[in-house]
Amino acid sequence: MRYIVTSALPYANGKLHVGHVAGAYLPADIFVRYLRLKGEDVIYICGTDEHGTPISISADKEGVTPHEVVKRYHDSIKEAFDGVGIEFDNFSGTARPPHHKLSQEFFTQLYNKEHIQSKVTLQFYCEHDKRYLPDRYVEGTCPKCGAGGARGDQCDKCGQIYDTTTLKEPVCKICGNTPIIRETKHWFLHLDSFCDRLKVWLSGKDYWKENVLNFMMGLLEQGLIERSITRDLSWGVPVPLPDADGKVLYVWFDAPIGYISSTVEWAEAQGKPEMWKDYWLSPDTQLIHFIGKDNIIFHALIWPAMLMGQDVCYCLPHDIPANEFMNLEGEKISTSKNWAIWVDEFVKEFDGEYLRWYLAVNAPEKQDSDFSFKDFQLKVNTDLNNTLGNLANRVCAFTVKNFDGKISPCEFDAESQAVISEADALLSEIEAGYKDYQVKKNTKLVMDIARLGNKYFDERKPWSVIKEDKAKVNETLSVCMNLLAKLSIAMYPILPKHMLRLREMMNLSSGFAFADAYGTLQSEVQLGEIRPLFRKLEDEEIAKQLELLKASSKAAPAVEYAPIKESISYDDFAKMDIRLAKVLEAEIVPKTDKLLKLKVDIGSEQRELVAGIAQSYKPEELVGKTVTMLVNLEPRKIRGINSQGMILAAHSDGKIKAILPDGGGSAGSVVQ
Ligand code: B3M
Ligand code: ZN
Repeated sequence: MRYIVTSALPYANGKLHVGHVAGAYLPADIFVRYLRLKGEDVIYICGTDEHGTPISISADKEGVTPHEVVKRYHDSIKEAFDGVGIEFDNFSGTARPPHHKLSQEFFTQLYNKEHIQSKVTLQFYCEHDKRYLPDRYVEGTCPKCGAGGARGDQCDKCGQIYDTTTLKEPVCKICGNTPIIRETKHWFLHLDSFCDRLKVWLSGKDYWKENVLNFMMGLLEQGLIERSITRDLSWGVPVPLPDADGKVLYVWFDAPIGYISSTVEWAEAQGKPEMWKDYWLSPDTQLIHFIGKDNIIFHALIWPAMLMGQDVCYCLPHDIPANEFMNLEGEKISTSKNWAIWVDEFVKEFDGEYLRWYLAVNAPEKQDSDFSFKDFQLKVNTDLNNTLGNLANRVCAFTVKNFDGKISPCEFDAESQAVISEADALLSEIEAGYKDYQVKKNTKLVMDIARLGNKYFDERKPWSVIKEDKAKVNETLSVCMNLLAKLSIAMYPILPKHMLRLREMMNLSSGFAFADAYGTLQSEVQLGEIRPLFRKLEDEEIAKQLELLKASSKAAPAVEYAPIKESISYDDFAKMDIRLAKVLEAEIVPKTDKLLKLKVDIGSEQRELVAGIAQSYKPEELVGKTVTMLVNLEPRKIRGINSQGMILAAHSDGKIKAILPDGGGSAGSVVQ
């Protein structure tokens, strides 16, 4: 049996945040480390997803090439993975030429079998920029839920997909103009022709996670249709057909092929360029894709169909563990609002493995979970420090003090044996958990072993028994050493660095298998230099992080409404003479940036006045507009100008906007 384990290829268009790690990377890394401890033949494959419109939009905005954007984020993402100990066998990128070539081959083989066919479709086209506007190049109002900021064919808010031409109020993202709709030819993957094969394949997947299986069943029941797999763009894999100038493959068509091209790259780096076939073309391979829930349809439906349509027999996904999302302090993580914890920054403050622990304890396996700094502190302090760290420290310190750091193997009494058996039973459960991607459950089970050790140590009272029976204390410490040795293996997939350090402290070998965790140590333990495994997180440092997060976030602050003023009589109100006024002239008051000098017509006369609305309107914009004006406010001198009245305005979204009556109205009309 061989394993190919993959994690979703992160877009090379932004940094890595904790939500990414929790969803698709840490669970995969833990699984791979477990398989290696079982002696399995496994490769862990990833790379950056380097195509798609967000990347070319970023490049356009920055005035650099997409290659530059991709390189920057590829390196930053790789570094962030290193910081949390996510260790791939290969980390490639989809803009590399061998990936382009393989993607084109995938297309061609599907095309030759007529699984791909062309069709003329309607697309947004910007006459100003002289180009089509695929995906994120156009934004508008969702025709399904009415949310703003919806993309050409999908709304981020409600997740629904719709026909491009139904998007309301479309705007070109490049120039802001309204695009027109034009015909253009595109190529479609006919999923309907894979429907039966997909059903058969899926029917054997009863072991899949419920969220993935239910989703797929629902889709298959609805029936499959064709999906467009090309775009009018210059950034991407060119469509390998003579009549496809200016068209590239849709990013989701080429991205999963990256799993294979990255494996090919890996094989080449091993000096065995054909070795990738041992994995991808073998019926004995288990291909396992770790992803976030938003990627299910691509991995469980479109990608298997693409594989089925190839000339060679690629292995199909064996399992697709898809995780839910992680929120942050009760809010959805948002990169655009900077409401996120960036991994590269986080690991400068805290050990990367503290993050691994917290994300494992809090894994969004069955439902969305929440990252909270307070909870992060609590879990690191209680689990790692007070439970595991405490066991290691007290046992090692006692051994150094009373036994020169040396504990010999010995006979175990019934109580000691019971503790070892209980720990071994927990180890079996932990193994089942790793096999089943149940990282969260395993964080509890390993702590159960540590708690067992602390309880046993307390009950055996070595500090008092040492006075009369040193051999008994050797036994107590030996049992505890055994528990620590078991933990160093059981927890290795989650906290590899710290568990190696623990083994080093105990002079245990750094080459070990999961099987070594069962039973008891046969040789003596001679402790090396001992030092605390973990450090406690202080209130101040956590409070500081929370503040930094809030300060750097562009998330809209909670709206605060001014309290409603004291009530006034109708007579008070009636004293105000408010009329419609037409702006005749407008200019900025010299040496100010907020004030406009206006000349207005209030029907009966013309007036001059100063209004603080220059940040919302250019002078020329206001000329000809009808505004509302308090005309009987006593005149005031503002910047040397005799201001005769006040334009009514509202503070809204940080700006001051004049109240413009809908449809104008004739100057001088009284507002009541
Ligand atoms: N880059 C989407 C994502 O990060 C995408 C995954 C590709 S996996 C082949 O959500
Ligand atoms: Zn445009």
